[in-house]
Amino acid sequence: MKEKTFVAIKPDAVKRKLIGKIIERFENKGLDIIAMKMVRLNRELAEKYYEEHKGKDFFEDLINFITSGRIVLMVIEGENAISVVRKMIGMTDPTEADPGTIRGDFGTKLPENIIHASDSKKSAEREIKLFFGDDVWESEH
Ligand code: FUP
Repeated sequence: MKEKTFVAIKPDAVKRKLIGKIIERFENKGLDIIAMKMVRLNRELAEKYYEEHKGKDFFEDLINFITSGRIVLMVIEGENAISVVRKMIGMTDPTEADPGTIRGDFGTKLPENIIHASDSKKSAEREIKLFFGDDVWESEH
């Protein structure tokens, strides 16, 4: 089934000039990038994005990290894109992520784990709407 998922390349990866290497993996896999922009999140939007983690002990560090520099936001489309992209990024903690995954190959230590990708259809819809509005749902290519 064709799906859309949301991906964010985080400030650590942007600073380390890994954008090209990361995007290349998704293109090599045959996935389509159907929307993309580079932004620096303000605190308000960052807290909305990570609202499910509000109150957790790592929340402050996470917000400080994600607002520390520019990030690249993308909508990626393809066959089973949500689970395919999750497999490609690897486990949350880069010290546990398998080699061959994006976090396993490039990540150092939490919260600096290089990349985010939606973990379900529900979160993909929420995240795409939060950052790209409704337009993306109408897109054809
Ligand atoms: P994931 O879906 O793999 O991005 O993981 P989560 O939604 O559980 O976590 C979101 C972000 O919170 C992670 F990318 C990094 C940060 N985090 C920590 O810093 N410490 C933790 O123990 C868990 C998550």
